[in-house]
Amino acid sequence: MIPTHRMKILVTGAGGQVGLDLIRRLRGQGHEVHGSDVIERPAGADSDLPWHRLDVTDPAMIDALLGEIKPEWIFHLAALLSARGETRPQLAYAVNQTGTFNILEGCRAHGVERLLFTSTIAVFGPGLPSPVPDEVPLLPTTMYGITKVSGELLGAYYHRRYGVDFRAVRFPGLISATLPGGGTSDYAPLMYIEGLRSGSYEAFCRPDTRIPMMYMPDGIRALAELAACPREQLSRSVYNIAAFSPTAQEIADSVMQALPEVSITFAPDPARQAILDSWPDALDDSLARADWGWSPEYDLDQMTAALLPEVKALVREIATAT
Ligand code: AKB
Repeated sequence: MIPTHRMKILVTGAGGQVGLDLIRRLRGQGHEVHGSDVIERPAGADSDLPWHRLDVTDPAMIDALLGEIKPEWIFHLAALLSARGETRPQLAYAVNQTGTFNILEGCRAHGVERLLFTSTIAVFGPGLPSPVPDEVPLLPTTMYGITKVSGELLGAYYHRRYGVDFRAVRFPGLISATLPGGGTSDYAPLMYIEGLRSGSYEAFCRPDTRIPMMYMPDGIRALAELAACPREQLSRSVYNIAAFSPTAQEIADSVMQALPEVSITFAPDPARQAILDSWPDALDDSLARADWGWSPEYDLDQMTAALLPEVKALVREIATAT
């Protein structure tokens, strides 16, 4: 599955929750990787990683960067997530919708061979069967979800019309030892991070909230494996991927069982709870399993065991920096 040749890869939105972990994996596979983001190089980035300032809403900036580095593949991660997107819907439209269009146009104009796109469970709206299959009416309630549906459709168009090899995974809520930014699924990583940092965390959802979740290393591996899969094995461009679907209470219990001194309570925020209630509680990922061999490695308790030492290191870093 892993290509034996070295690809030149650009990652957009590389300063976000997924970027640096993905870059580490791609570099570990021997690829030449360039990080880009609207923000400056983050502290955690390898010092020898080429880093470019890129605002994906600016087509001229994309054109100049693609002309300069000539990537063969792009992993397009740049996006405002669901909760932040609801506080700034116009900005979410510009970054997620126009930004994705600009990147696809850049791929067309510069002959970029392959575009990997991070879609999400937020493309789904309420009232769907559980587990929800890949192919259902997509009627999301958030600007984030709407722009991600549009990204999926635009990608399929650029594949048909211009031959851009567009591929996407629909990510569940991702959990890692990275401070999350602007997602509605953030209550899950914050149970670990805030629990360890301050000994308690008040989650902004009901304890019975259940959405699909995934430990970051599984999510990163899914993206890298889909990228490396021969196109003829793929029956579609966009795939559901799933790992586990715990209630918020079950995540809290997993944290509190490992760390009995931590207390997790619940105070639902109506706006964020409404978003969570509009998302499916489980995904059917059988096509990803059949087409490219997708299979998650971590369930909730395995994730908790692997994650706690990483979160402890993050908390030490935060304490030293402040
Ligand atoms: C969010 O909460 O907005 C994201 C997502 C589920 O795509 N983590």
